Amino acid sequence: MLTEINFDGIVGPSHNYAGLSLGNLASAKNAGKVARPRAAALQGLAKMRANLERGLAQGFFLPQRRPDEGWLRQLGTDMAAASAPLRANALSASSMWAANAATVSPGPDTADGRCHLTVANLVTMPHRSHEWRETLAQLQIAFANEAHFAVHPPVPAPFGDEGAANHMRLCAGHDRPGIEVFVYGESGGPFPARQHREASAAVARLHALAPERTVLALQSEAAIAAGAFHNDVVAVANERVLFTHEQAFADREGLYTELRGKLPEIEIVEVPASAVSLADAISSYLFNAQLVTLPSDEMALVLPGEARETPAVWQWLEAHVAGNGPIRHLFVHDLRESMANGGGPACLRLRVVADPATVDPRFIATPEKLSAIEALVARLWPEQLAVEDLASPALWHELVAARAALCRELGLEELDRGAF
Ligand code: SUG
Repeated sequence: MLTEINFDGIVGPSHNYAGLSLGNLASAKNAGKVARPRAAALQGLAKMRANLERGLAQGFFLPQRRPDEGWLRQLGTDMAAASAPLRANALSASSMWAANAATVSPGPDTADGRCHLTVANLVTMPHRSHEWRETLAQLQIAFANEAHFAVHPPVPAPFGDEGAANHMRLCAGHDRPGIEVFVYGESGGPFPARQHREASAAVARLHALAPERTVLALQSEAAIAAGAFHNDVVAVANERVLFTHEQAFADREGLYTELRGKLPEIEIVEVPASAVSLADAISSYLFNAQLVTLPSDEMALVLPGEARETPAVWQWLEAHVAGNGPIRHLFVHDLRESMANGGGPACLRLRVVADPATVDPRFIATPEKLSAIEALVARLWPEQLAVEDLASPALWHELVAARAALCRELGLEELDRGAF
């Protein structure tokens, strides 16, 4: 049976605050702070476990091999000789944000009835631009069943593609044909627009989506300038519900009208700027919550603690739940370590609508497997990581060994062979 499976990125042992993401205010603000990779990974695993206990299907992707020496070799250098910025780029744990791994079009939306996944090229940010090789390798293993899945390599540079973070699907139910909304940026004040229209259009073509059920929408410049480097920082969709900030899109009325025409049962829950400012929405990650349908058929938001700590945001949420809105439950999680680099609950997961039985079981979470991963993380992930530590050869070896141990634990040694 087709269900939504959330694949969370397991946070890698090299999680650190090098401040690499221009336009991501949290990353800039926390640059130079001491990170806690072990706590970061355990926070993510606790969220996965809780979602599993809520009756949701849960999968995961492995952290990538860091440092990425293959990438440095392509640049004619290695960890010993590289400059500090290049070294930090080679060490980033940013593949944890699985919403940027790929764009996913489930079978009911595509011409051949298979679920299509296009790996994101992430070309705008150097530290993310080398993720795609291993992401492709993991997706080719997890979704190797060609009767059900088609995995595409990234669209070529220079067309920036940041994956599902700029893609929303609206539908009457996950297993029904959906409207796929591709959100791109053109300008963002002082910040780069990371998702290019040409890349979005290419993904829609590659996935053979019906043009009448495909929408291209321009992100508002104000949102990018305020720190919404991905659209999932200001809007999220689930089944018939679009939950969005008033200032997310350049032409909100035009978009809403188009969506209402394509999916009459759509429910648009818009938070006005007068209730929650863009600044509060972005620092609290109100919209980077996971909007999920529980087995009871009610919708819930899986939120970061920062949402509860932001008075305007929490007030709006409490009023919505007390009223007659479609969101019936609020679940709050401590994801402080990921949040400090600009990654909330929704950034950490890639949604795939598929029959879990068609996915390689090594990527599917069970309570026992999560316990085994937690034990390994508690043993092998550094407790603390400062930016100065990134220069330590002993650390590089420790990081490679820790990740190799996880590959072995999960029976995915093939991911540890060769450089990606
Ligand atoms: O690409 N942060 C990520 C956060 C990604 C969040 N994802 C979604 N919104 N879906 C980014 O900016 C920080 C890395 C650093 O500074 O070390 C970073 O890459």
